[in-house]
Amino acid sequence: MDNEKKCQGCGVLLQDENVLQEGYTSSLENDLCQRCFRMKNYGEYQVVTKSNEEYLDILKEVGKTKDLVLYITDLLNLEKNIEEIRNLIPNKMILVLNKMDVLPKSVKEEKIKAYFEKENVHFEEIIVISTAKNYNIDYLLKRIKYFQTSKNVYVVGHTNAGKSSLINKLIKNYSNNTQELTMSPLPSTTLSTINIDINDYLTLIDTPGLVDTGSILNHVEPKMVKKISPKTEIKPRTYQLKKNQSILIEKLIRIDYVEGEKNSFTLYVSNDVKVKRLLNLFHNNELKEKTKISYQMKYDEDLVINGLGFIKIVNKGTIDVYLDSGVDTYTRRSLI
Ligand SMILES: Nc1nc2c(ncn2[C@@H]2O[C@H](COP(=O)(O)OP(=O)(O)OP(=O)(O)O)[C@@H](O)[C@H]2O)c(=O)[nH]1
Ligand SMILES: [Mg+2]
Repeated sequence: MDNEKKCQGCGVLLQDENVLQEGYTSSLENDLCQRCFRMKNYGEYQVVTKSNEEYLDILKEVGKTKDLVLYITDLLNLEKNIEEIRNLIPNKMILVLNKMDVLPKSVKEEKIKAYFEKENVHFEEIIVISTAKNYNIDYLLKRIKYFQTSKNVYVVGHTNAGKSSLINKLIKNYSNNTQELTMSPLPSTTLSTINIDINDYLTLIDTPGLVDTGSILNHVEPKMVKKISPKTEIKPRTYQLKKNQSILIEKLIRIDYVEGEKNSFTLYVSNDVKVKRLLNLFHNNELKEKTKISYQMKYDEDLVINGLGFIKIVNKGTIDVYLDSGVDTYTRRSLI
């Protein structure tokens, strides 16, 4: 059956013929596909694997327009290379740093912004927000109005950054539209572009998002995804480690401190994530079967574990990190 109707939750083309395929719904009268219906009503998540090629094609189309782009990132899970998306499209772009609410209150917005200003990547403006706490959303809308070049404004970024959540917040705050996009803690919730009219002068266009295959969220069970995704302000956990001591994070990651002076490790990860310290790393071989990566940490750097959060390490020293081979880690100058 030829059908042009899209799911209002994730943008996929609806179809009533194959239960096993994307976009299935029992009746084309419905506004949501079965997957979105189940996510919304029962919190039942169904993982979909998306290829980045499709998303790169979407970005290419965005690049052909002159429209304003909002580039959303998750402050706890900043991509290693903030230039990646910037370099793909020449449009005017606002960098929107989302989920400020999960960082400890002691972290100042100015400091976060200054960190990005130092990166020397051009954005019209850098704005820190929290969709969950409705923080700076009014200001963001003002700036959208200021920079927009047409009615259309695209919302891009990596999966799970909170693109759909932000659009839902804007719908709720500023429009009479009753549409609600599907949001979930799993990557690849939104499957295709969706246009949402906020008012006569503003249409937001949600997009699926770039998949980070190196995110730990793509390597653990949905139950662990929920545990890893912080819902409240993170209480940083600091461990003073001497050489030959280590930290175990759930059954996911082991960090051995193998060389250096007494050092301070502060974990910025969800409060629900279990952390254990080993006083002598030689007495316990847990997780050592995983892949090992060694880092030579410089003074005041973060070890970032993609999808989980980061560890601020104050002094220089050598660490051995054990984790699943597909999960990305990298170091950077300290964010906080
Ligand atoms: N703590 C916190 N969580 C947020 C915030 N904004 C979004 N989230 C959560 O982040 C997760 C992903 O949100 P989505 O809106 O589905 O993200 P998305 O960018 O649309 O993801 P895809 O459609 O998969 O590309 C959900 O669990 C949201 O509840 C925020 O400001 N603070
Ligand atoms: Mg989405």
